[in-house]
Amino acid sequence: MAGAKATPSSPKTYIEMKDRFQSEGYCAVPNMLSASDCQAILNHESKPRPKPINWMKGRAASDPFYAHLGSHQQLVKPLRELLGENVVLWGVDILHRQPSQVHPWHCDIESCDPNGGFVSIWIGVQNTSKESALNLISRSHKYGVTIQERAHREGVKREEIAMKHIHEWAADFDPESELIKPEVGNGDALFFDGRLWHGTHNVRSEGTRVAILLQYAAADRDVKLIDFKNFSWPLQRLENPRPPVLVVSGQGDPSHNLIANRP
Ligand SMILES: O=C(O)CCC(=O)C(=O)O
Repeated sequence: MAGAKATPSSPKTYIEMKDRFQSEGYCAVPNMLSASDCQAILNHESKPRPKPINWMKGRAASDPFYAHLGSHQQLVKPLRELLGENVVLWGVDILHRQPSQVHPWHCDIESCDPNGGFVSIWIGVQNTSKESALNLISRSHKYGVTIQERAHREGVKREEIAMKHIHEWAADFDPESELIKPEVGNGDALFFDGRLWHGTHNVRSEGTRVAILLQYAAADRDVKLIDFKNFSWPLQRLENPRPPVLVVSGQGDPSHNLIANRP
């Protein structure tokens, strides 16, 4: 891609992708962004940007750069296969993880509704490798229990969740579940179900890893903010303010969400 906008490239077969996504809870799509797309994101982040609306992930409602990237048909076409015709983008985040930094195992509170209807796309942007990528538990979207709930039942705090817990708890729910440490690089994408158990530990010796997280839902799901004072069980979602959602396919539903104007 040339110029300032980032333009995702196409996954190979949507049918294959959908089957894998539904059974495993995630799907990797290599080369979703080119090297120049990744650079365009880094350049954009290095300049003053419009303030996100209502919360830190409200960038698609305020920033044309992210509205354009998150609405790109190469992302939206597979999302339509996974979520149906009407799709909204409710969250955009840029994630920096320094060497040794841990993002504890969790389910995303906004999107872990047991009924599903949420897909997140994580794309490595800088210093992405197996050592710094998002880690996932395959099939955990079907457990019907968030990792926060399981940890609470076991008396384990969020920061104390260790690999031994993950292996033990996942095996209880589904012996076919596996810890996935994806072999991904810059520009590669991971589509994952909003209920999936995931976490990150950047074990690279050097290089802050940067990734972009684009979070979508079927337009008839209520998207609510998390209570930033409480990440543990029981999970809390706020009635107000509502996160702005950008319609990227079909129609939004104002009875469910605050529909944003395209910036
Ligand atoms: O930075 C990462 O790779 C993990 C991000 C994540 O899990 C999240 O934002 O929910």
